[in-house]
Amino acid sequence: MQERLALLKKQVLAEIAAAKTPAELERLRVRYMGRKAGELTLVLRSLKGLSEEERRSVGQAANALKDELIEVLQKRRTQLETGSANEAIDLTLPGRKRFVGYRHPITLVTDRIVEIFAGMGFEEILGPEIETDWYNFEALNIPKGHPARGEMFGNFYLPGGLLLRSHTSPVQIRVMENMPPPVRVIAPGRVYRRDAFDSSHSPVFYQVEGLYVDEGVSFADLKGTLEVFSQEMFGSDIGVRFSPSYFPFTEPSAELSISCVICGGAGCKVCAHTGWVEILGCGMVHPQVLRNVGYDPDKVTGFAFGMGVERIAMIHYRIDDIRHFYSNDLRFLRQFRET
Ligand code: 2NL
Repeated sequence: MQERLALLKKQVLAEIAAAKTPAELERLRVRYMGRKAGELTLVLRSLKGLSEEERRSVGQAANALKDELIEVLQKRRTQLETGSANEAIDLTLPGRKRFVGYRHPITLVTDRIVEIFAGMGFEEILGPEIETDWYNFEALNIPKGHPARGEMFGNFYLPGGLLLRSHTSPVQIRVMENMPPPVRVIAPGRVYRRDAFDSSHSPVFYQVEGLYVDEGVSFADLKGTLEVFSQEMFGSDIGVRFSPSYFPFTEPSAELSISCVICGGAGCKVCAHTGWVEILGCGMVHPQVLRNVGYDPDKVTGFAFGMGVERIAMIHYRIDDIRHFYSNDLRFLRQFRET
């Protein structure tokens, strides 16, 4: 009887090891340990005809074998189910290639702009996207009722008089409120305006603003700084042109154009046959803005500027529609791989 058990054990263990699916295992369990006709069950049932002594020793051995087999079955089942069985792994199978992401063109251009100004001593600063009336408008010399507030249309207002910032100037206002001059900062970030989503507008876009306030800062400093930026960004052969403009927070105000990177100034569709493309707005910080942050406009002066990152990126990469940046089309995005 003991020999029969030993033989049975060898056979069942081999069959369990060879089983390839949980269903096969279940068939083995029924065949050997099934309650009605399992072979091991039959052995246990046949004990009745044996002597008391034999019955005890064979019974113990058969029960121990049954426990052991159930445990082995269970282990093999988990192995098969989790795929950790050795034969489930094909070591010759080639590995799956990982998808490696890369930076968005807007991020690339934002970082480049910040890097150029960092090289001229500007420090990068960040701030909240939800702002108060004071930081987004009042401190910037944009009084209540001014059209730039866009109370009817133009800005995204939130309950409680808060709004999504329409420029990153609030970040610079905070810096000036919190520290004495000199300040020389560059503020990149996402801004919001209720614009149509067309080839040149987006209700969400990115901006970089810069500010330099100290004793004796002049319009010549503004011109020199922005000329260096333009040539670092678009090439040393580029020409720059300043023309008069208007912003409530600067006086005087100007806009900076560069000679058209497409036609080199000869005239084309991108520059509307003028030979020039506008890239940013700038000016000398309005004395009222300096007073609003507690600075004395008789002691310090400053210049400031702001540019739309999408616009800079469109000129730099020759992209004709701002919506490409927000389509998440991998065929577009893959063109900006860095490696
Ligand atoms: C544009 C023009 C500009 C500024 C932004 C500024 C900030 C402070 C004080 C004064 Cl804290 N000015 N920023 C000045 C002139 C122009 O942006 O076209 N942006 C897209």
